[in-house]
Amino acid sequence: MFVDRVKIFVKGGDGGRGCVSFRREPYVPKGGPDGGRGGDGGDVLLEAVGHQNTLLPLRYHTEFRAERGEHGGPSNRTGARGPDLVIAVPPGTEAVEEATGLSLGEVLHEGERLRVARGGGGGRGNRSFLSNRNRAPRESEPGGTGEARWLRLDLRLIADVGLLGFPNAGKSTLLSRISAARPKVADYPFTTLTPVLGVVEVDDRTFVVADIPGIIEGAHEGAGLGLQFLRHVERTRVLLHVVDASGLSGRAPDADLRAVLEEVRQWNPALLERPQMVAASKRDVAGEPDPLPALAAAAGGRGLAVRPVSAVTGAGLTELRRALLRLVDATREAPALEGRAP
Ligand SMILES: Nc1nc2c(ncn2[C@@H]2O[C@H](COP(=O)(O)OP(=O)(O)OP(=O)(O)O)[C@@H](O)[C@H]2O)c(=O)[nH]1
Ligand SMILES: [Mg+2]
Repeated sequence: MFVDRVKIFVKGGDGGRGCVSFRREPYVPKGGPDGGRGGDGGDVLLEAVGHQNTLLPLRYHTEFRAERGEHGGPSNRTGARGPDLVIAVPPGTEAVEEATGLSLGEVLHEGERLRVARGGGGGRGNRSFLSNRNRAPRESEPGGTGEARWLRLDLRLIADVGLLGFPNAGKSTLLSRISAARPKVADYPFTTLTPVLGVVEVDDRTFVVADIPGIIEGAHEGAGLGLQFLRHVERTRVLLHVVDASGLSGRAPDADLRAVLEEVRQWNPALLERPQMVAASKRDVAGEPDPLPALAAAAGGRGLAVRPVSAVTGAGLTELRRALLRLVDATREAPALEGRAP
């Protein structure tokens, strides 16, 4: 199951207590105070891991408490620091503090870490309270309390190319032909219910494509599966419109393209400023009259290139991959893309 929003509780470990102790050795009368400092509590961290693309595990495991620091000891021994607690999340996860709605940051690349709760500091031992006025202090500090908060984790997948189109347009079939991903394919609308990522290889290069559920007219008002999945193309650099150009869908492909563009515009007009192109799908079964010229005209009017393809025969797929790679490359140097606030 795909889960892109969860609430969890995190707490940093408390600091260890400072120690009260006096040096006691033969031949050293009145040994001074030697109580050491407590160790700091562990932090709670998020870490992006590549093999995961859902927050599902965090739906069942919602509480994360890092360990406390060890107490200080005699002979000025500092307590050991509490180990950090690391929570594995998919790349593209943002942490938002529930109470304030403020973002603590996000982890975008594999291995990237974000501290979401700081451990408490270790308390000072009595050795630290030694002064000219007090040669035998009996004071020490307790450790600090670790930071505690409720967080909302928000996942927006990271892909280079996002697929957009009506249900049944052939998006998943296309992804399964140009990558190793095996999304579910079937001849009914809304086969794809959750986003799927696939890695596409071309000319010894790779890029990542995200397949999302189909969009229909009125989606921005909640029709169909709504636009909830569009947030997963907000971080993609390039949009690929997949339009059924067989002429057998009972709809006009140019109208389909216009409808999807309009839904996207209603959701977030900034998305339409991204480089985009059109894959005219199912060309192996193109009927008469051929709807391709009308689609090409509608796309051309918006400056979008059209590639006719067939996922069945494989026609046009290599050219499509190369064209997508060129668009992705053209944007790779660009600064990170801004999503819209959730
Ligand atoms: N003849 C032909 N059929 C295709 C082609 N691509 C997809 N199809 C068929 O079209 C139907 C829908 O394909 P999907 O890939 O599931 O479409 P989708 O856009 O992912 O649909 P949703 O997930 O419901 O939005 C399936 O029956 C596919 O076999 C193609 O190139 N040629
Ligand atoms: Mg699909």
